[in-house]
Amino acid sequence: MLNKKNGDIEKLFEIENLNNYHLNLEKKFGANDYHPLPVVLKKGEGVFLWDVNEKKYYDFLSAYSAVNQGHCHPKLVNLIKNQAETLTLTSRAFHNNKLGEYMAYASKLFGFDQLLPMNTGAEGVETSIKLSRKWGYLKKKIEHNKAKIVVCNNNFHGRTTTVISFSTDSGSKDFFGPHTPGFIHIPHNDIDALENEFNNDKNIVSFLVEPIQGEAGVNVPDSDYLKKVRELCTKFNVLMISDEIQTGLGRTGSLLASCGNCSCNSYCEQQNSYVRPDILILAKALSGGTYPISAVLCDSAIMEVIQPGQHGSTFGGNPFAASIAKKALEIIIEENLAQNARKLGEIFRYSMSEYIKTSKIITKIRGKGLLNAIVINDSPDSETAWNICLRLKDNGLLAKPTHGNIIRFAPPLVITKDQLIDCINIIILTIKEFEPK
Ligand code: IF1
Repeated sequence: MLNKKNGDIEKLFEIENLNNYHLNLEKKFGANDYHPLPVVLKKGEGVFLWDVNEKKYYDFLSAYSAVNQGHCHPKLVNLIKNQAETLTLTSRAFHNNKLGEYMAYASKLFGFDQLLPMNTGAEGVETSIKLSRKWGYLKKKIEHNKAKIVVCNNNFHGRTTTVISFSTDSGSKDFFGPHTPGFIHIPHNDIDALENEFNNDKNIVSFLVEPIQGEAGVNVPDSDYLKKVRELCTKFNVLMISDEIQTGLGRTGSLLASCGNCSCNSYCEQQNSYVRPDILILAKALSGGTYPISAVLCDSAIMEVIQPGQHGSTFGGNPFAASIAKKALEIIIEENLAQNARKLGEIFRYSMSEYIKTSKIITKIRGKGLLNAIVINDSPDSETAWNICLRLKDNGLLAKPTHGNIIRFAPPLVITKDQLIDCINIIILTIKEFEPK
């Protein structure tokens, strides 16, 4: 056993500084499943993070959009303290006094009859797959075990065995087979391909789609894409499943990305431009980054296919999670985070596109609300984006490359205009260091 008091660990790793101490511990004792930036964080508040050497940073990842409400939001911290002292977990073998109120609040907010609580995003996706398959057999009367689900190329829906079965990324899926069958691939933002599949296969039960593909590099589809998806799904009696795990909860400038014109002070269902999926999956910011909480929402005609003993989770719907999720949603509404994301997102993209006009190193800025990405003018195999992120870190801003030559920028939605302008300056000054002389 390593004994920290006797200095064993310190000796073992010859600490140069606190940062390396933690890096080396993770390297030696942890799986090599991630390639993080070499920064060790110990504190967060709003849009800021601090590392173990007290250096302060702007957070431009927001834990992959889980911390939309900002780090350690005081309302969430207070609630968590109280609820931790009162009741955390009962299991669903019994009722608890927090779950019902949360379910009612969230169902009304998003305009669905009912909610099924889970923990991680991937579990939410798994739940939607099970729901739509069973709906297919019981309601659409598809022959048993023949259900098919249409998904998009370059999708990202999580890491479970079934979810990676329909990934198109070799790193995510290779050597993890045999894979779960029953999935059909089409390109994202290709409505003709979707109609073609619907015409060709009567056993399709659902179409699972990200309104904006996050991991694929923040790919925003045509503005009428989701509306056309909705129409096709209705016409062919196929369930539209929207994975808003990353795009939802204010991130893209509306409460949900499928709500094109949301003021977010009223319920989405009242908005004309809202594309209402049959099944909605939420996670990440549903807890403001404090706890893994996911939810699947749909109407009872679909939800009723699941009966006691057919689905569940030890932690799903616990009173701790239920009270956190309700508060996390209330904060998004009360603090107008979606509107802020919309307004500041426009400033961000405008400023970056002005810079790009004269830039040789960035070719593109794209995104919606405060989910944005820049494309670096170099091959995906190059180190350029990674090196830019290292320099951004030195200059006090944390962001992470995706797909080699893309950098995602997604700050907490509580960021102010002054802070954003400060960040734009940091980003542009840093990128200038990489412009060819
Ligand atoms: C990782 C990206 C973000 C998601 C959508 C489901 C899930 C996710 C649309 C699963 C999760 C993550 C997980 C994280 C990296 C990450 C990610 F880079 F891959 F694309 F967010 F940007 N649907 N996204 O984005 O949710 O089970 O993780 O709670 O390393 O896997 P989860």
